[in-house]
Amino acid sequence: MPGLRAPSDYAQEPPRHPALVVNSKEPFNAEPRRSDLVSSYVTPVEFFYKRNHGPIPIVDDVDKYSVYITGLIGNPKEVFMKDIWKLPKYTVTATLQCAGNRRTAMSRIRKVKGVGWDVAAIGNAVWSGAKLADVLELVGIPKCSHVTPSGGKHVEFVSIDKCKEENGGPYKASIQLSQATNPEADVLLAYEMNGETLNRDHGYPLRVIVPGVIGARSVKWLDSINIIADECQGFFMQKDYKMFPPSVDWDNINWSTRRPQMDFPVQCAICSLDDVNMVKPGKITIKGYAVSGGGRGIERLDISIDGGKTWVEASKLQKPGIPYISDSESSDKWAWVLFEAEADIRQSTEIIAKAVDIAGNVQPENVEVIWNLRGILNTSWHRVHVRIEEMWLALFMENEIGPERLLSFFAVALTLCYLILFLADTSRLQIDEIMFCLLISLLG
Ligand SMILES: Nc1nc2c(c(=O)[nH]1)N[C@H]1C(S)=C(S)[C@@H](COP(=O)(O)O)O[C@H]1N2
Ligand SMILES: [Mo]
Repeated sequence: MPGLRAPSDYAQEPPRHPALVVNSKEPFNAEPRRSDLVSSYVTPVEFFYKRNHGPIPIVDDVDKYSVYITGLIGNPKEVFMKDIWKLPKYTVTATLQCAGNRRTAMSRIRKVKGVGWDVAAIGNAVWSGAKLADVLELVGIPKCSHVTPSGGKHVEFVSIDKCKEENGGPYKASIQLSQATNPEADVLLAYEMNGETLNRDHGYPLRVIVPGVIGARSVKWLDSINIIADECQGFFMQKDYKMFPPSVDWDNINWSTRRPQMDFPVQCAICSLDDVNMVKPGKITIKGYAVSGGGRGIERLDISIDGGKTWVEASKLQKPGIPYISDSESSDKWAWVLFEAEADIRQSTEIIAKAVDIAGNVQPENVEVIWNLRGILNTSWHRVHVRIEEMWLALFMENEIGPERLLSFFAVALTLCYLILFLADTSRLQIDEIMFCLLISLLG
């Protein structure tokens, strides 16, 4: 393709924000820090997670760039950016989530294969572009089609990036024709993200956005679209991004027994706290995101500050000043909600968040029951620990007293104890006994 080309090395990667947590450098895979993720409802482009399987493609001349639409249709067609720009422009706020989000936590149970992600392989952006349903009409496929006259039932998106998993071939994926041609499904060929021209990392000049579906199907740097009879046979559809039961491992896996994952399940994560936190007794703010796939809104967000014994509801918000109603026209059905709750923490405890979507789907309590060898869709209750700083420990921490000083403090305290007991005229044997007990309890 004259307009778009794929380098075979990483010499020409775009610049990235230094605050991103890099999970792999080549290909570049990075996520924002938890606290950065929930500081705004719309995720800024520079903080939006980046998930790649090869070097980032380069556009030499956007006027020469085109998407070739072919397959089981009457007339194949080359569609240029000017053709895409001419179509009605739609703007959809949609959350994109990598199926591998929260994989690191799943790996702690039993090792899984894949890039390690914390809870931020997810982002919420305002995407603008043409509806795929309108683009497909350009090649004569009517809206809400299930099959083309020549038997096309799936729409395959092919990129140009060079992926190891595809033996140097491009990334590809497909969705059903019925979803692609349904205007209500809001599938976009997007050229803007948050009101700006899409950047290289996120698919410039044109990418697919399939709202409510795992990120893997939103193909970046679109090169061609094929109307096909069966789903795409590419690696990422057939040998990856499938959900297996915990009993399946690398020695007994049969990939063909499972369908490619499409919608993502209900998910949430606390982002204002790390896995383990030292806090002073008192009020803390619990903030995070919740989202479900398939356009299902969030009905409820439950918070527990006693390890799951009792629960309270958090408040949910999409836009300031507008109440969030899970199934209302005024809510963004493809987008996450941010939640917030205040809690009074008096002792060390586990804080848990779990979401319920409008279909009544709830997150599973434990990661064990959904463990799978590829480590996808970890949607288990999100748990974080808070430890109350002991008063004397807090004193030491605030004065920045190191471990050597701490040891000498104990030595002085022990000597003082000896001295007091000695002056109190306790017998030698008793002193030794008391000190022994003291030491044991200290070490214990
Ligand atoms: N061409 C291409 N498209 C791709 C990928 C890729 O590696 N190459 N990664 C997919 C995956 S797994 C995810 S989660 C999303 C990530 O999109 P982002 O980098 O814009 O966040 O893009 C998807 N589309
Ligand atoms: Mo992904």
